[in-house]
Amino acid sequence: MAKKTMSASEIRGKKKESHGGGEARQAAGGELHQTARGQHPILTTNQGVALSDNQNSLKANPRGPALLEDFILREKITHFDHERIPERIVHARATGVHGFFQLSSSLKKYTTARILTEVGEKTPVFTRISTVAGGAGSVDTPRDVRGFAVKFYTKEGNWDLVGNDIPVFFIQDAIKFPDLIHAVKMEPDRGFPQSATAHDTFWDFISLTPESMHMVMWIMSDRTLPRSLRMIEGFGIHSFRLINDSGKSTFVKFHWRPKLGLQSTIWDETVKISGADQDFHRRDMFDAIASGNFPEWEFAVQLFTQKEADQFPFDHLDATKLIPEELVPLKVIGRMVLDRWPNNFFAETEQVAYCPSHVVPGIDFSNDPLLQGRLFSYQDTQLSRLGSPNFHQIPINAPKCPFSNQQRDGHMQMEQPEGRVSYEPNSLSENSPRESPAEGFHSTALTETGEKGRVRPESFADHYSQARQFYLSQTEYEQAHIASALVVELSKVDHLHVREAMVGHLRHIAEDLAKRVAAGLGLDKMPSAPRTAAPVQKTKPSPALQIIGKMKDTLKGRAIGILIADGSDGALVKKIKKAATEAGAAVKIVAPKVGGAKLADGSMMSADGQLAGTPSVLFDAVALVLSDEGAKVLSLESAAVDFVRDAFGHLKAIAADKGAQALLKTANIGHDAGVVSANDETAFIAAAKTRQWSREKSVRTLA
Ligand code: HDE
Repeated sequence: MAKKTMSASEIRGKKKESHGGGEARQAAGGELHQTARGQHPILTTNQGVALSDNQNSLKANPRGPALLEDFILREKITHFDHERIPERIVHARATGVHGFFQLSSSLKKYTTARILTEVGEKTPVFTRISTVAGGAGSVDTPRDVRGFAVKFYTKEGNWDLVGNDIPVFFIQDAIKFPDLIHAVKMEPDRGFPQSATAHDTFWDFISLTPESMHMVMWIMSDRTLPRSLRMIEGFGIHSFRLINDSGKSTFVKFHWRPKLGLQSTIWDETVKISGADQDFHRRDMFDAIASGNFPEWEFAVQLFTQKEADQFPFDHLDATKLIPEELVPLKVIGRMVLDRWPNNFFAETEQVAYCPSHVVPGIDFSNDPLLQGRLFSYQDTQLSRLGSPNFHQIPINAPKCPFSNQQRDGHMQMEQPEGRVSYEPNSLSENSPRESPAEGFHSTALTETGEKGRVRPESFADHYSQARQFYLSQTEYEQAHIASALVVELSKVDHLHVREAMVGHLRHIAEDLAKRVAAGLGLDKMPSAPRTAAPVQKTKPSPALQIIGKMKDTLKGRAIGILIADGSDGALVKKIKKAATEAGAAVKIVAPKVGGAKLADGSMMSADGQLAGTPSVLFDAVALVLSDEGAKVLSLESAAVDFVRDAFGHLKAIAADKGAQALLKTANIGHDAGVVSANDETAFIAAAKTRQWSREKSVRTLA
């Protein structure tokens, strides 16, 4: 490419020589296609040859056949034909952002890793948050787990913490991963659904995999419907080890906690967001970064010894289990701020290659059999996705500390090592890299005993206790959402025996849940529960597992929409906008025309969104400021009626002035604590900070 082969000044120099510059070129249609105004470099081929014409291919005569000798056309088309690389098998759809990690509390007692011991140091990171099941072009908002992968470019090499926004996983052993993913992905004969768990093959597999029941509770909760990627938690899931300078190891679980608090949407809202804005999450992140509202997460650890682990009522090496915060509290040790959007989506977000096997000295793996499988899988998948063992040389993947070894050659080798020596030990070179017992990576010294075999340990046999704990820890609203989500999902399963099998499993989690789902599915007989491999234990509820309990009483990071039309009261709009902005919200004016509306005082107010393309699902609360006449016109506009009805149905605060009452009436909106006067902005801001949960029973039937 031009910028690789020539500097800008070289290109400009070349331009003078070959073209003299300044003249406008005219294409066959007589249209001016390009002018040489400004400092544009000359367009060249990948070999640096300047192009005289980028509008027309070479033809035998003006209306004649194209010529094979047109190397310019062939190079351009060939490159284009190869633009796509294989997308990730899972986690293809994602948003990636640069930022930094900063340590606030040293773990020196536990580890030698400098990133976890050097307080105040800022380490660059690249974080990629993804959906799992859909392809790269799928919507941002299916019901799905979110991947939460962070690459720390530490002084001692890259550390990749490749986690999810849910602290447990579906399966215990890596050998089941291809089956799980084949079951969730689009069905092979029909090629759908794209990015959804609501289909037969997924639930068939799940119903035959009791170990997945804990994860099922999480994915059926609103955790899989995040309001924003800035409002999700992140988890490393597996236990890892930290190793200190005397070689002692301590187990660790990693957690990310969003500064904005945890927040989700609700199902009907998500369904509509998917239609209104397929890029809802990516756009939200882009806008937040562009406006300087940098998302931030606390980084926390749970530390525990082998002796403590031996007392847990579960096996921490089983990735279907979490360690309740009440058992091992979280210790906040730092923060991550995302503050820079990538320059190029493909070069960075697409080409970034995370591998859980990328750790630094002082961090080590546990024997979790899922993690052990992942240590192989990711390196392997990068070879087929990026096509070369040199993928670490791509700028987004390259460590920011020096790295050097005797590996060589391979596809797309970008380095040009000098000298004769590419092996170790050697006596010919004075400066070739050598191992360093003092600074190098050491694995934990462990004694492994026992019989070799394809076995699951007894300690992995309890599949229901933590699923039950999760369900019982939720508020009544969240429990209703879990039950209703199961009804929606299983309603899309054609095979009755699969629906029944799932309800059978739910009986071990909570009989009440099983009954609600059975009723929602219209099952006339309660299916029998399967045999359990271990008794279901009594567990204490853990409020930390809720979403509602973790939502913050703030408008920071949220969005308010103000609907106006001709005749609206401009002073009132400004007053609401000021109060919402001061409370931290992003405010958008929505009007029937994007050019804006003519206000009561005759002035124009421009709009940020046109009504039909800016439904209320894009906001956390709405205000309606309308004249009598404006409300009358909008009452005949289904987009306006839906704007109000959806805001109400999605449990959002609505502020309405006197004129807007007519629109509320048309939308059949009753009055409750969340429907306030637009003149009382204090009441509106307070109501906008939360969802009106008590309204829910009046707007939908939940299971
Ligand atoms: Fe992954 N996973 N995974 N996974 N995973 C991939 O690697 C795999 C698992 C996760 O933003 C792939 O580069 C196996 C658990 C994230 O680029 C692949 C197993 C967790 C991402 C792969 C698991 C994850 C991936 C596809 C079972 C949460 C996206 C492309 C042993 C802790 C990273 C790629 C990004 C991506 C394999 C299970 C999280 C195929 C074999 C558990 C966030 O290598």
